[in-house]
Amino acid sequence: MPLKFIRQDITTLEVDAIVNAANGSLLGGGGVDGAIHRAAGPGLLAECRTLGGCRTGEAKITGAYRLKAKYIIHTVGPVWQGGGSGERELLFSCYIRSLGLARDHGCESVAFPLISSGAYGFPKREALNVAEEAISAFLEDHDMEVFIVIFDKKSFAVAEELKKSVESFIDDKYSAPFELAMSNRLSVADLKKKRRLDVKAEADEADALVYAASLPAAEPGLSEALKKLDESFSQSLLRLIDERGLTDAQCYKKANVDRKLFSKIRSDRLYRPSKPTVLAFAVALELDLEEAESLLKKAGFALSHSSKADVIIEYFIKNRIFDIMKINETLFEFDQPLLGA
Ligand code: AR6
Repeated sequence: MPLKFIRQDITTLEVDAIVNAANGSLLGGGGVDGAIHRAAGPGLLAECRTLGGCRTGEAKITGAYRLKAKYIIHTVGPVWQGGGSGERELLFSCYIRSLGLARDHGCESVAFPLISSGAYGFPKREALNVAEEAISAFLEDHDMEVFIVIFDKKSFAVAEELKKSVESFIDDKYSAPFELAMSNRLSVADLKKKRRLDVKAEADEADALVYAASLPAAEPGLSEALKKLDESFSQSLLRLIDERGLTDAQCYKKANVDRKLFSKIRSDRLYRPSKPTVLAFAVALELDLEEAESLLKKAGFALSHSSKADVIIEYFIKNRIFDIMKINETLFEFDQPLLGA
């Protein structure tokens, strides 16, 4: 199952478990720890008193009291001391131990704050890299929905160089609706109307295919034409996976797509995926721009220079950077919808 980034207060999430960036006493503190204790209420502190503390890199589990989650997993991240004292390994262990506890308690969804990236001083970018590496390693062998909660956007800035490069690509390619309206002498309202019609036309086209597939044989010309239909999105995807020598699981994991969604696509030849799902597979299959456009077309979509998300994805495809985490980090930074499920 996929890893998702969200920007929210972790105490408000409805997931099976939220993770707390605690200290060794487990008796509360500032930052996310303080917020969790305040929101969960005094029952949490009472249970924490019975646990006998927790060592750095390890984790313990409690009930969640007034929160919507079922459990709180308390883990103690390392204090950053310059990076030469095993901080990365300890932080990696925080994630793996917490996920192990979650799995042992039957949790299907878990949300993490960026452990150690606040009071404990871990450089935020490093903290995020360790979080992604550890969670991805765990998800290789387990099915779970894992969220990384980004509380303040500053903690998430993608590498400056990459950001600048994406920004200049956007400047070059992106035609914002207003500029587009001016250049076509259309009002923004006209443009919105046109967009709605375009979307409707795409939907109508796909509906026509489904409808035609159910027509009785009384229309011989049409049924002949229908026999020559192009392969569907689902068929193209399965063919591309085979051609790339990937297993299904390798492909949907690399696409950050959920196993259940993949099974639906596999079993329904006419499945109509969302655009972010198609793009996630295009990235996982390392398609070039032309191949990606052709896969999108199978599902009734196209890459558009009036969509910032599309321009960002085009940047990554053109530069052959097929790391879905990196792409999603960048989409998140630019407030765009993420790829995958
Ligand atoms: N939801 C999600 N993330 C949050 C929230 C929230 N409500 N509040 C803060 N963050 P920190 P640490 C983010 O300092 O570095 C405590 O006193 C925050 O932006 O909470 O592991 C403990 O008792 C930051 O990115 O934890 C320990 O003594 C991240 O959570 C010590 O701090 C972690 O920041 C642990 O320090």
